[in-house]
Amino acid sequence: MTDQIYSSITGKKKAGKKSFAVLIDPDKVDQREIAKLVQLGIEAEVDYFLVGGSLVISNHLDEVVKQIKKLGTIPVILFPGAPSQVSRFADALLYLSLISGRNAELLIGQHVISAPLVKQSGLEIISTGYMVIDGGAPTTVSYISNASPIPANKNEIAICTAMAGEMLGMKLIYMDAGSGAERSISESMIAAVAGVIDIPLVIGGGINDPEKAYLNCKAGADIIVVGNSIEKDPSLIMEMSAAVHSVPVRL
Ligand code: 1GP
Repeated sequence: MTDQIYSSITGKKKAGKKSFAVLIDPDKVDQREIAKLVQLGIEAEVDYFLVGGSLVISNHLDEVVKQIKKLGTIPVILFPGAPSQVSRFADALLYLSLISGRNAELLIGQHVISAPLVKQSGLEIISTGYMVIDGGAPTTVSYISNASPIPANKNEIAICTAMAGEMLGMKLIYMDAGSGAERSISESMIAAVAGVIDIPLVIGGGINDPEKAYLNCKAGADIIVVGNSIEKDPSLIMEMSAAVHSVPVRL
């Protein structure tokens, strides 16, 4: 197994550079929309495409991944909502354990079931501590996961959860307010968590304007993920990516 993608993520973090990732939900795009997103992504110098969703109903994941790969060189990282969402055509897979919840299935159960399939895929596997933070309204992820999110104002729970994830050997922490969250994660929580871990911190959920993306990076996010607001207005890719990449390098 290579570690090309993870090396690129940690390399950017070491260099003090922030990354911008666009989340593509295979259920919500057709070929024409993918082509447009990839084109905009190339122009905006997007760092990664994340592909996945809490519910992937369609069965064209392979086709979506292949099309993105064919049209450009931006790496594709799978962000699976279920064990079935594995495509060997991607560059890497976030191997998510829902460490903010207490649902054993999503902590380890589904991993056990899908382990042989995931291993056979030959994908680069990035062990990720996935933390769902209350975003103000139930989102698909909070319903599907059947697990309570961390309350938005409980920074100390987020801190301890992220620290535990890092000490368990996870390579990334992904804090997510859920797709289309009413409230994105507070800068104070991002800063608190970034202050106690050395592994890269991914932030997503409800980020709908470039300023928010910028401020989240300033607070300590290493990678910003945006899905919903770009689905609604793809031209936001430009401003969002520029905002993330304009954060001054701090080593
Ligand atoms: C959801 O973090 C991602 O899992 C992105 O959220 O769709 O709200 O941008 P949005």
